[in-house]
Amino acid sequence: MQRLVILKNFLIIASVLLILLTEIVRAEQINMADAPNVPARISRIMPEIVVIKFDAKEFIGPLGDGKDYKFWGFNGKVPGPMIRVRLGDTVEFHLFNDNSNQFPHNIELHAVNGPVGGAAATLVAPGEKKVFQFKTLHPGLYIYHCSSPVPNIPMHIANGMYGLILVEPKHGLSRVDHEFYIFQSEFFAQPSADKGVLEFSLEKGMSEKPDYIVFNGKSGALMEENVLRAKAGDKVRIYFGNIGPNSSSSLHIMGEIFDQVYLEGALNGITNKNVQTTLVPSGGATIVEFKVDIPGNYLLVDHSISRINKGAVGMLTVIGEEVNEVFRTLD
Ligand SMILES: [Cu+2]
Repeated sequence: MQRLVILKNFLIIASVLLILLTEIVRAEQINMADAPNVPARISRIMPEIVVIKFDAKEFIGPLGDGKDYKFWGFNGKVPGPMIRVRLGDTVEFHLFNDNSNQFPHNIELHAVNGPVGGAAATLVAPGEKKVFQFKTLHPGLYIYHCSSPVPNIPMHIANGMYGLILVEPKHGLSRVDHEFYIFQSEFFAQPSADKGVLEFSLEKGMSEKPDYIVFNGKSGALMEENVLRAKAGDKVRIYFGNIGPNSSSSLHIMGEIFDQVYLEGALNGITNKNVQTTLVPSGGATIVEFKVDIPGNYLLVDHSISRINKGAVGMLTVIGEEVNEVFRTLD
């Protein structure tokens, strides 16, 4: 009889441990996604510990005009993955600095309450790892970026070390048909010693004259085979970040009106309705929602419109039935 009780207790403890382990693994797997994808909405009602692992990586990749650039990024992507957690979650953040890198990196998350948003706690040399944890106290959409001082902060930001972290409110966000992650940034380019590969120009950065202003890390990231897609009648939500590093963005979709804008990315804050263009400061974010009514191609731009020629243009392609009452061409 006593053995049975011990066995029963053992099975209960083992089951609880298995559930906890599964929860931790699940949290690690579903809380990140690469642009333009967004991690799945959070349905759990209790806060938990979420483990996030980032790898700082210096790499070469396409930027625009058929040219490659010496990027620095998180997890080999520019922008880095979008992180999605819930208010009250404790984020255990692991930052690795890849062995092949030359420079120390760190991460400063605007969602953090604490010194420099975690930047000092995570400053890490190549081949090493730093871990810190923070509790999410404010719901909203926040920027994260590297702010390593070696050789200088602007270089780390301008080279691609940034992304978004969403802290969902207690009761989550409403269901929509599509969620997209879009990030605007500037690049200041000059030829490097490697033939045909561009690299950061501090001089251009200091004069705030970017050669490229792009969505999701390169010209054309949201064009041609990479356009965003929806059906007429769908409700779309865009999580939009702008790092600059210097300029603000005038986010606009040609032929759409935002039904709702969560001003400055604040959740449980102020929302505005029926908005044509919303201003997103450097180091800021916004969430916009809109229903697409009419099929067609919709250009997403920074309405400081010369920037289209520098790469700041994407497309949302909507398929479905025409609604003549709302829009039609007359001969
Ligand atoms: Cu860095």
